[in-house]
Amino acid sequence: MTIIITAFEKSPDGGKGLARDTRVRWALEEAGLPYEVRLVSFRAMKEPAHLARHPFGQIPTYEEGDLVLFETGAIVLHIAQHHAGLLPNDADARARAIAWMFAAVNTVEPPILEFMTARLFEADKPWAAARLPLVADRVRDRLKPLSARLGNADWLDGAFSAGDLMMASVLLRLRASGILDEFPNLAAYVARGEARPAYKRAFAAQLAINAG
Ligand code: GTB
Repeated sequence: MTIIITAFEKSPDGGKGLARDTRVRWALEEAGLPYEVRLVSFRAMKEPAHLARHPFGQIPTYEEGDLVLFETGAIVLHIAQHHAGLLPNDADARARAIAWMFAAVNTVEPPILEFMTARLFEADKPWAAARLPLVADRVRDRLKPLSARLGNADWLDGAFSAGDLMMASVLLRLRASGILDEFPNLAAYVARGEARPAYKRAFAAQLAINAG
């Protein structure tokens, strides 16, 4: 059955892999699944056809026959549960990998989003200079224990899993700020993720759309 995802017709990052379709593409590439992409403009994202796929009018979405999904965590989990390569077979290890997926989107990503918003969209506000260090410290409050848990390991819990895919995808958005480099083992962890052939294919595919 053909898998169709949606992505920005023109991503504001120009194809640096920061938009969230990259993590879905990465999961599909890890699972060896071919997919098609429906590109949507910012206007089309808020129109009924896309709102039927995504109640909040966002990208990415995932279609497979009659199944239509939104939310990258749910999409990557769906892919991981139905195809080999992204979740361990052992039931406990599988549950722990899923916990790391939730940790990525529920615990680590929110302060990173706050930080990106403060840095990119609120920089002209009179209170920006006072707020930014507070928000940056909230990111560090999450990275410190994550860095301690990862230690010298390659991945968060044994072999690479969908938990690592989600966590690395969340963390890589911090690189331009310099905060990621304050935690060398996390910077190396993200680099390990980006070095995976599946990530490289996903990155190249989203870049090809935005390079034109
Ligand atoms: N929780 C949802 C998920 O994980 O799927 C969040 C989805 C989401 O925020 N999608 C964004 C979107 O559609 C695109 S990724 N935004 C449009 C809107 O809400 O109207 C966020 C994003 C956008 C742009 C860049 N960039 O260019 O740097 C990076 C990330």
